[in-house]
Amino acid sequence: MLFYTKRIYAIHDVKGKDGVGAKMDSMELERERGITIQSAATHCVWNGHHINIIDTPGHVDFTIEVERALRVLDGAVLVLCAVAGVQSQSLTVDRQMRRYGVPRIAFVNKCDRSGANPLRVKEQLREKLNLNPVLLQLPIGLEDKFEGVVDLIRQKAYRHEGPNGETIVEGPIPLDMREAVVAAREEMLDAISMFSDALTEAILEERVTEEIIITALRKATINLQVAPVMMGSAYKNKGVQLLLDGVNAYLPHPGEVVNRGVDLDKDEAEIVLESRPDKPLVMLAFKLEEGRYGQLSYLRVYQGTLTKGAEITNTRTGKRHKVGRLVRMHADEMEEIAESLCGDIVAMFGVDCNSGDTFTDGTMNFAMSSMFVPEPVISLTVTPKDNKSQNNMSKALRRFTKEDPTFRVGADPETGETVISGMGELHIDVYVERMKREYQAEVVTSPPRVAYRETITRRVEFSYTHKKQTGGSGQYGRVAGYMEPWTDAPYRFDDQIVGGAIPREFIAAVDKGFHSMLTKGALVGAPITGVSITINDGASHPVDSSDIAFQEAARGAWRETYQKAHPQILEPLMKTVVEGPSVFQGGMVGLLMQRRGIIIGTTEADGFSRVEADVPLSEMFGFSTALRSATQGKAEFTMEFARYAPVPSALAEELVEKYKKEQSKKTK
Ligand SMILES: Nc1nc2c(ncn2[C@@H]2O[C@H](COP(=O)(O)OP(=O)(O)OP(=O)(O)O)[C@@H](O)[C@H]2O)c(=O)[nH]1
Ligand SMILES: [Mg+2]
Repeated sequence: MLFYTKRIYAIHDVKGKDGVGAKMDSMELERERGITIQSAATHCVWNGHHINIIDTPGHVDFTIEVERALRVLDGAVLVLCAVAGVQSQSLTVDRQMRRYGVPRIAFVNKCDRSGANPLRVKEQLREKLNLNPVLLQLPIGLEDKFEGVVDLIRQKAYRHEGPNGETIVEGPIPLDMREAVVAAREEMLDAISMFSDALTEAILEERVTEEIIITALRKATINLQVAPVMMGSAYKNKGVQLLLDGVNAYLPHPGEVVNRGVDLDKDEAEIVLESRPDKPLVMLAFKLEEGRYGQLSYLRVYQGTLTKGAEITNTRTGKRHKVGRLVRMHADEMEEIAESLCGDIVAMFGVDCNSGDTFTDGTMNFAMSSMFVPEPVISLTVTPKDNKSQNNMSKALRRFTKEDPTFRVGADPETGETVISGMGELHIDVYVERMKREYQAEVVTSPPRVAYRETITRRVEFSYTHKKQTGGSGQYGRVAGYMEPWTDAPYRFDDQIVGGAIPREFIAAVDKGFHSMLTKGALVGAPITGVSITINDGASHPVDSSDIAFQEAARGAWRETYQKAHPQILEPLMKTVVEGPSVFQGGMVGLLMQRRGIIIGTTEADGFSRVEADVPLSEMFGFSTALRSATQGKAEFTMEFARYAPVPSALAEELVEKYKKEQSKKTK
């Protein structure tokens, strides 16, 4: 796309032999591994339309990059492989597109590959993703004979000429395709006319024009009723310009998308933003990068105009900032600009903020909803090799955690070791590697561990008195109430005290005391989730009661009660999908069952099987090696976090024993 819109002057592959790498994959690690790790933004113009593009990774470990891109984009191109079709990553991305209601075009790429079958991929879009796909093109030849496409709307053939396919040659439909084109066109018109009376009438009166079809298709796509399906081969330079035409024709412009926010001055009443440059400014910071020149914040401008030098207000903090530098991104390059209008994706320098913050011109107090952030499921300890590495590691971690909300850093409460957590082995691996390369921080890592949680399963009452008499003033506080399982939130505190059994001013201290106990459970030292504390009685002393005393009373009550509430260990379950030749299906199912997997379903098509299962993450270490040897390296798998579930009791006992042993070793 960037080549045909003249944003770049040569096409390079992400891991190409020329060593240049794809423009949008500028990080050294991306080029080495041949995968996209970070999303990158750019901008191009096609037939007079400005298009802001964000290229996202596909791997589920970097899912936050997809999440935030979809949060701010008005339309998307879902790229699929003509051979592999709808893969498990496609399912994840599809869910994310639905979460933000993003209309999309499906582009079936790699039509040049052996085994390519774009028509089957179109069917998979219906079967696996429950989309309503509308095929707009038919391929002329496939695999190594792939020449171009027939456009079913224009009823013309399009082939490409020139070293990079830059010249498009329009011609008549090949003779041997005429019948297929008539049938496919009819199917297309049927599908679109379901959503357009104008088109239905035109069909009946036999006066269908390209314009009537395109108008109806555009409307149905934007309303999420259909997904146009286009095809080509990026590698053989075919079909990309037609896809750009499709983006202009079927995806919405900013004015056609309803963007909502809430008015914080009016009890969070919903407001609809207007995509007009003359309205007051509202924009969302969706991605941050800590760079040499300070923080670079990527913004989507929803309403109004952002100008260089303008004063803006961060709705979350209420702080005013001056926009020093405003830039338009082109992957890792930037171009200084003086202003940016609603609909744009730009970046500003030097304004400290969090990802998800809303900015306005200060005349109103609007906030836009943030994005969904999944919880990390895997963690390991990192130990710097020397002092210099220690410093550098801290710097690196500070930056990574600010940029990526799915990457977390903590300290092991006993050993003080640094613990990093993330979405999967690849995710963590990339950050450890970046610490070395970009920060010269040499670290030793422990084997990855599963991020367990603890929760309770029973309701238990408590009444606890904290009393201490030391020399001068003593400490006194009593708290009573109950602890119970709570599924709506990780923690809830409910104050039911009437008549001042605990004076008002100490209630917050009680809450704080209980809350402080959540960081470490008594079973395996894992964070605690799903607990509600209700207090309904207590006592105080006119002199000896204090914040500290009540915090201690709460902690004492917790310690006494937690074990009685039948605590349980929870472990992350991963939605795992294994795909491979059907002859290995038995082996693939067997491998998953050995790993405590619960098989959800198996499907088979064209000699390929796909097995879906929920498998505990703790069982998935080393899975790729086992799978490779069981299937002669012909199967692939992906996994993503599904939910937390209780650890079976026999295993839970083992974990508790192991934790106890570790603890006693540490105290010796
Ligand atoms: N045969 C063939 N190979 C292609 C085509 N398009 C891309 N590839 C190859 O597929 C590989 C992956 O391409 P990328 O462009 O990095 O794919 P991506 O979707 O950006 O991948 P991630 O961002 O890592 O998820 C590269 O080796 C490309 O050369 C195509 O049309 N035909
Ligand atoms: Mg990529």
